[in-house]
Amino acid sequence: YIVFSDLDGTLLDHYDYSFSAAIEAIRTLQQRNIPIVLNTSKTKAETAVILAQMQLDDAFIVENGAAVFLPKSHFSTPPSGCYSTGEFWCYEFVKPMPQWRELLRQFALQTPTCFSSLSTMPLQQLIELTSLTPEQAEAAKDRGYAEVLHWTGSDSQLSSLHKFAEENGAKVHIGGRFVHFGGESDKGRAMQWVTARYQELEGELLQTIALGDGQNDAPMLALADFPVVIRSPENPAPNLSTEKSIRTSELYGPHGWREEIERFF
Ligand code: 2M8
Ligand code: MG
Ligand code: MG
Repeated sequence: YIVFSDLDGTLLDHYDYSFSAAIEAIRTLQQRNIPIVLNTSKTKAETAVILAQMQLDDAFIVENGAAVFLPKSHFSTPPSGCYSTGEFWCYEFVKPMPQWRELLRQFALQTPTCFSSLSTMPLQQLIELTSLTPEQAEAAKDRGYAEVLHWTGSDSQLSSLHKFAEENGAKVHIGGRFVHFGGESDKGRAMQWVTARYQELEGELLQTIALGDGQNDAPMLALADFPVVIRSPENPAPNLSTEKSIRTSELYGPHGWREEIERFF
């Protein structure tokens, strides 16, 4: 097996970002040598800190499938298409941020103001919107691949953004609190790429277990062998266009994560 997990609202509590309810389940997987690949909207800077806190050393996927980081400690040679950055190999699925920021500027020119961008918003405002600590908020502003928007416009303006993205080779992802605008990445494609790398490494086929709570998790859940929806206290369950039978946790966030992992192992 290989486990792919969303963070916010899934392995981290929606409100206080704590993973303490799931720590024993994390350790159970580690004892069984099952990789836990974080697959999140968060930035590399944010995810690296959380990984260290969880004492995980597996690959991770950032910014809605935009890029993958493979630890050199596990992967001694770089898979094709990767570049070296510090202790990781990085594989990118999309172009970096400046391109998407420029495209967004063009959208903003033709539409009345309907968002503010997280990367330029005052730190204090971001802290108020998210309850992140100042250090976490700084790391969240440090985006590599997509702009994150605090949406203040209407639903029809949001539909226009979706349409604009589609026409311009970009993509909109809906997170728990924000709207993400970047390249055409998704968590599912990145999950498949990482699974292939682990299969090469371990020389065997791996079954994928994926856990997520939001609409941006739908592509990952749809492609997983064992998809698990983690119940959210705030948002509706992701809409999946698949016939597959899908489990939904009883409990919210990391409590639901533990509940579902314990069902498997
Ligand atoms: C944003 O991500 C979440 C994911 O569901 C959202 O869209 O609500 C990102 O800015 C992420 O980097 C940040 O940590 C998070 C904080 O709530 O919000
Ligand atoms: Mg989430
Ligand atoms: Mg390990």
